[in-house]
Amino acid sequence: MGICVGLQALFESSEESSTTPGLGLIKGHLKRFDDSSKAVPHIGWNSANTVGQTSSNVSFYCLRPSSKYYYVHSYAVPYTPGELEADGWKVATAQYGDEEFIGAVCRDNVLVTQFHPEKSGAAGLRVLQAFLEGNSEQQIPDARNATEIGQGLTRRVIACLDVRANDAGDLVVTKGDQYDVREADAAGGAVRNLGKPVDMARRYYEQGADEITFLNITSFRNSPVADTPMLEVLRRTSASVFVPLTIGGGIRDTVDTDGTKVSALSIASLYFASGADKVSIGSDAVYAAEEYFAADRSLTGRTAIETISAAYGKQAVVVSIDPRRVYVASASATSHATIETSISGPSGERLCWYQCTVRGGREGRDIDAVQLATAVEAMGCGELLLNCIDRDGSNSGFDLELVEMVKRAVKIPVIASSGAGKPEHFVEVFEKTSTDAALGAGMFHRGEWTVAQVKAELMGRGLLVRLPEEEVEVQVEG
Ligand code: 1PR
Repeated sequence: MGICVGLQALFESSEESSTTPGLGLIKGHLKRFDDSSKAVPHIGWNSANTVGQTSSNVSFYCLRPSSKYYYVHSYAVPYTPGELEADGWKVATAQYGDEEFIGAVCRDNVLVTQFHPEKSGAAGLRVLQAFLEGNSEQQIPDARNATEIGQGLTRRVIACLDVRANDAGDLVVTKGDQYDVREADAAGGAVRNLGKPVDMARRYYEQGADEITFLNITSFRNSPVADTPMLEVLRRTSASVFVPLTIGGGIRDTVDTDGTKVSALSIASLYFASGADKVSIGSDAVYAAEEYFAADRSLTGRTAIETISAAYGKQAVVVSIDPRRVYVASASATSHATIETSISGPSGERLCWYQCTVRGGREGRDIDAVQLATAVEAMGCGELLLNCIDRDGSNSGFDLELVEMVKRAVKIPVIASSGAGKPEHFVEVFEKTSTDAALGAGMFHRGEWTVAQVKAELMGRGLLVRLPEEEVEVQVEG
């Protein structure tokens, strides 16, 4: 069985590396997705549809046409009807934009999937179980006409957990208002404690969250790198949460408590080995982008983004942008790109730009969100987590103007974040912008809404979502 690049290696060649041949067990060539009208990498939940490819109502390794599976890749094998089938392969496909590509292929005891079954919730675990049991062919229980089933990429809903130690030293999920996580109360402003990270991640997984993001907002500066409490959080979460996990906070070259230098790549490697699928870089990306522009847009190959992306692929590198609105009276008052905004400033200003910040929003820098987005895309970042300090914790909805401005500037996927207060806000950001995913925090943590309610609202508005499926019993050993 091969997964993702494990599928790709069995084909003859790939545009990704034209001088290195594939193993050639399966006939076909990988092409990069066309990014002229859609984000690349292709990240998210898509189909692996056997209906139409195999004889009617028969599937392989428990793939279901109505299920969704987690994909993350830039290269794919375009599907040509009948070609692989002529060699005895059974094929499942997915649709991204107007491109139909291979999602899974099997023959005899070989099964390869472009998607990640280990990150595809119960639907993916069922595939792994079927492979281990040699259960290669079955009737599809819910075979319907493929055209009746929502094919293609779903709208991704992400739950985000800001994690830090509270004043008693316990690891807690917290949540700020405009990044201030302390209670405004007479008790002296304790760090808000909304629950335990592993338990909350599991709860959101059960509710149908498509991904979980942990932001380690204080980076545990006094803890040796190898003992960072977030490693244990990831190990425990990944044993029972089978969707992609992102970890952010403190991903940068650093000096350990014993004086040893530790590279950002080594820190990322520790996180990946503990169960993370992506790392998210905040402050360090801002400094790297400043250097990139100062050096006339030249790349050094040494930044955290470049080194991690080169080692693990760009889909493993997220950049978290923490911008704040700066209102100006006229466009000539700043060198940064401004937008005309429908939400005017304190003195009635109609123009604003988005200033990037570092150190958890505490320090503004002379670089705007579009500059940062384009710089980190050039460095090999695969996805943007686009926060907005003005909206954070406000429950007033996403900053649609910011999301659309950044979306227009880049080809990589964008996750809209900050401001979600009710399910309708998710509908709004998906309908009014071209965002690829949307993230919520406080509304879930405070128990006001569940991820399932958000998805029900999206579905009611005709937007495609993934719904969680019945649990599969798993035993994690070791
Ligand atoms: O700079 O690489 O060490 O990364 C630090 C990371 O921690 C960054 O991703 C930064 O966004 C995050 N961070 C730092 N301080 C805070 C804070 O709140 N004091 N949290 C913080 C940022 C923002 C969102 C939040 C959304 C949605 N949290 O992720 O979850 O705004 O909230 P809402 O739905 O409740 O409105 P580095």
